[in-house]
Amino acid sequence: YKNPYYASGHSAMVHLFEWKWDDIADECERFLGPKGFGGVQISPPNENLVIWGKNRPWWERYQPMSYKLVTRSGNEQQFADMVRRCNNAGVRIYPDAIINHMTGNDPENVGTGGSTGDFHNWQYPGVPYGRNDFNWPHCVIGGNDYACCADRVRNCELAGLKDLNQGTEYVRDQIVNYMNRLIDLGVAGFRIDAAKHMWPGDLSVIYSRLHNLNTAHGFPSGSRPYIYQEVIDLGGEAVRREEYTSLAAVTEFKFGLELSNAFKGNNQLKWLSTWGPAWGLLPHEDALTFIDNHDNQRGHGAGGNILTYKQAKQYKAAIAFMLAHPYGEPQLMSSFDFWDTEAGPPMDHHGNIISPSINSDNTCGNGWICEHRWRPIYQMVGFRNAAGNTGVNDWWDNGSNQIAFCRGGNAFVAFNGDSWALNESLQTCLPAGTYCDVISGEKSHHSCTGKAVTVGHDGRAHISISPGDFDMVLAIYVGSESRL
Ligand code: ARE
Ligand code: CA
Repeated sequence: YKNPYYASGHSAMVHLFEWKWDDIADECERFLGPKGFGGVQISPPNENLVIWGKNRPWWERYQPMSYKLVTRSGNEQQFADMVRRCNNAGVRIYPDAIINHMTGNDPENVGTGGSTGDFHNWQYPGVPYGRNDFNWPHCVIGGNDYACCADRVRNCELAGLKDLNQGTEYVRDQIVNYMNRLIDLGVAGFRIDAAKHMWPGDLSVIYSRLHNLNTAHGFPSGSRPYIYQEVIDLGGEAVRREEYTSLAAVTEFKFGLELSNAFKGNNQLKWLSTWGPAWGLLPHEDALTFIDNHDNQRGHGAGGNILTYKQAKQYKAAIAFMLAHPYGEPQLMSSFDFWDTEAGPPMDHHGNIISPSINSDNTCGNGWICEHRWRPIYQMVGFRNAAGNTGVNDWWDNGSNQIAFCRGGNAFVAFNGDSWALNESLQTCLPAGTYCDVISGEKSHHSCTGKAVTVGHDGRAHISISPGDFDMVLAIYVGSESRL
């Protein structure tokens, strides 16, 4: 459950938060596949409660009404089409699976697929679920429960969301059947929402009943789905992430906190020479890593002081470090613009999601940020693919916030977080030649639109990043030569 089964030569997953299935299919073909992205995390594909009372907030999708594949992102036909087209483009699909709970006690009760419910009586005819399928007696998780009481965290309601009992065979069957339908349609795995709130023993049974990935979609026979479980563990709680790592991968929330802290200037970059488990992070193969996610970019979930698209220069540097470094399985966030932390995606007055428009410089419009289309970000996916499974070598730092390292003999990256210029002759480990920095520009007809770096026969090159530069990163790799 710890192998994402990316197509060869591809890496890194992007969360296309609230995107429509047709748009994701287009994006796989026109951008993600050609740029070497590994996969897409999609918003929950199953029917959710429609919440007009809050003007269709993004979080209505975390309130399931049934396992019908009908949401604002599209219907079952469109879902199937997206998965097929993305797999053909070499890009895997990972749905967000909401299996801990159903809706809260909202005043509205109609779902995106037309299902209704009677929440005060735990009735969800679209599945169907009834009172016996939920944990009993009824209780709600309180803020203090996280520190003391694992049983309450798992058997009581998260934010008043009706808490399913995954210990019963009937509930397990509904969940397994839902996930297996998605696997048969060609998905490569799942994010398990609120995994902390389910018993590891129950999840283990559920995972063991999942089908192998569909060989008709290009997966090797016998492949198990990639599973990454959302467990927020910053320490000091009754439920620990280690209870889940024997089952499958786990979201590593410390990763984004530490890198945000460092790239905001609150911790010297030189310390990143030991980046990985030495920082208290999970073992490499257990960790799904990211800077921000859809919750903490807007103060939900663990909150904290996370870099987001709103602090673009530092954010791009933190993302570049994540993609340049071999530790972890990186995930990128792709957002819609927001100020109101509850607001849903760009939509018309019927509540239909408005598609992103694509500008000539690759960026998005119509209210979509599309971080994954920012040049320094997508070009670092190319860097990661060129680096392959090499380790970190030839680390250099200036004792402060200027750092550089190589990935084998394939790729070189430098960062300048100091307020003065980086101007050094550094070992790049690359074959002699002229390379285009993929951060400040790109290769265009035999020359570079940004900085060019000339590597000598000893592998050394003059590297310069000044504090006034648009980005605090410089990256070159075998493949970014100006003449190929
Ligand atoms: C909404 C309303 C609530 C209302 C509820 C029911 O906001 O006021 O009571 O509906 O009517 C998302 C939103 C929620 C939203 C929910 C359902 O964030 O605001 O509730 O959708 O619409 C904990 C969990 C963690 C969870 C975070 C948010 O452990 O699993 O809270 N994250 C996932 C998703 C969210 C989603 C859900 C779960 C629910 O990523 O997007 O909620 O499906 C400490 C603990 C953490 C805890 C954190 C916050 O840091 O360590 O474990 O996270 O506090 O409580
Ligand atoms: Ca639960």
